[in-house]
Amino acid sequence: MRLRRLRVPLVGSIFLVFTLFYLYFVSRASPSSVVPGHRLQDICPRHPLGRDVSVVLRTGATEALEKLPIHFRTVLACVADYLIYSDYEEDIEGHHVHDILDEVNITLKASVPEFALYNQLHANGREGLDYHTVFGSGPSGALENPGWKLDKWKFLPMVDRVLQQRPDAKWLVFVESDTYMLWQNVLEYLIRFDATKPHYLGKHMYINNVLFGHGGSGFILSRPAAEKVAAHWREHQFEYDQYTLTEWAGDMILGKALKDVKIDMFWAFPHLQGDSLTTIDWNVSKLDREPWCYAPLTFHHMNQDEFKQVAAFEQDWLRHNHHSDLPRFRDVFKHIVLPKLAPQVDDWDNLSTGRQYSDEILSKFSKDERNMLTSTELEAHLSVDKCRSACIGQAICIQFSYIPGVCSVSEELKLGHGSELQCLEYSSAAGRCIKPGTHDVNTSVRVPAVASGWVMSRVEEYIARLDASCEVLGSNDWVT
Ligand SMILES: *[C@@H]1O[C@H](CO)[C@@H](O)[C@H](O)[C@H]1NC(C)=O
Ligand SMILES: *[C@@H]1O[C@H](CO)[C@@H](O)[C@H](O)[C@H]1NC(C)=O
Ligand SMILES: *[C@@H]1O[C@H](CO)[C@@H](O)[C@H](O)[C@H]1NC(C)=O
Ligand SMILES: CC(=O)N[C@H]1CO[C@H](CO)[C@@H](O)[C@@H]1O
Repeated sequence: MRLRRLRVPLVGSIFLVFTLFYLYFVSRASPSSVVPGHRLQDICPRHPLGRDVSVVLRTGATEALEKLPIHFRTVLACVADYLIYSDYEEDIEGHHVHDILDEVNITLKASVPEFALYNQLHANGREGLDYHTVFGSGPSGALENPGWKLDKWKFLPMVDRVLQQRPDAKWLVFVESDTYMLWQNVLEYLIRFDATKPHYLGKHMYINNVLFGHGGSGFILSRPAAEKVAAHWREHQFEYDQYTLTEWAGDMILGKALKDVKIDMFWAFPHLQGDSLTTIDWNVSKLDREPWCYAPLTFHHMNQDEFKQVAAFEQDWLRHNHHSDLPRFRDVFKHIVLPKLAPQVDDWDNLSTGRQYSDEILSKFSKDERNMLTSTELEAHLSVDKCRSACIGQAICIQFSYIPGVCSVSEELKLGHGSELQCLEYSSAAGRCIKPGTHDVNTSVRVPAVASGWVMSRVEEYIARLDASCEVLGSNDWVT
């Protein structure tokens, strides 16, 4: 009896401690919001793991100014603790950016070609960067971005450094500048794992028979896993430097080091995603799992517009669901994607990747092959309406896209993107975008370069079938 009476004040004071703890946590969050008139700090999730997880955002000087600010206003707004690692030390909008390559072997820095950009940055600062050093030269300039070649050197030092800078962090979440992370889902996922055991959670990828967590999809290490791999790296730096010299993907190099210390990657697909809102096939099937019923932790290759859309959705969700229910892929689809689908959308490329019809393609068909086509298929390339008819004529076609003279149909549902502006890859800078489309010579009416459409009755069936599949899964909707 005496014990029981004592418990009441004890419970009360624990409650008080937690309340203060939460108030402190919430008050630290940034007050900015993508939805005007609302203070984000009021809706940030309050989670027991909130202060045990450190997020590391990896970037480079050639992209940081363009790509970091949207993170501060969206993905990072509710994150209590994060670090930004780059190849150049600076402050951006009041956030400190660390140079994570500062301790790389001096001999390598002086002799390995990919460090030319680094050395130039450190000698002359940002002023030394011109268009070619930032974007590379040639038609696919961005792919030759020297910043990307430098990137592989950051991974192992990054794991080591964050352990030093955050001695109390139990979990380390690593993302990139075009990774959209859904913070409350990350926390709710991690609470299902034992942080005292080594864990390496990733979106699977293979290079050289090494299974590793793909960097852009984000990957997660528990502290014991990070400590083990960092200690091993410190003892074998020369070997890993030599290995890094011959490889190109830093996420694979880290995966190899983890494999060397016998830490296997946990297959966290579909929670961690390699696709964006635009390119994801909403029923993509890998490892016998489809995303629909699961909670997304990340999307990759996200542009600023997509950041804003998902952030607005998340904030709206938090405001109306009182943190009790987490958004799933199906919710993202229904709130963001579904409202954009219609029988015809001009200047929209839906990324239809199925069959194509055009004069050129038809001319290559043998007589027998042509005889197999329906009359609507033979005419599909002549207009948007005929392209749609060809899609409807096939049992499971769900979407189509039409460029004058070319009809593409698809059984996969993808949102795609507006095509009125086509920009150089990974850039939202207006100067590097073009506006395609032609004008009808007789009427002067603009003919869109591309139009797309969905068979809406089939979209409804698709949603109904996928929703029904979630009932089978029940509450077993985390891959753990
Ligand atoms: C730096 O790299 C050079 C060349 O690979 C090597 O000879 C040297 O031992 C390395 N220095 C350290 C401190 O690891
Ligand atoms: C423009 O009008 C001419 C004459 O009526 C016609 O032959 C031609 O096909 C038309 N061009 C287009 C693109 O509709
Ligand atoms: C989704 O994909 C799975 C696996 O490929 C398939 O069995 C299912 O029929 C698909 N569902 C829909 C609605 O397309
Ligand atoms: C009409 C149209 O633009 N279709 C495109 C749909 O997406 C595929 C894959 O990106 C392209 O090859 C098609 O040209």
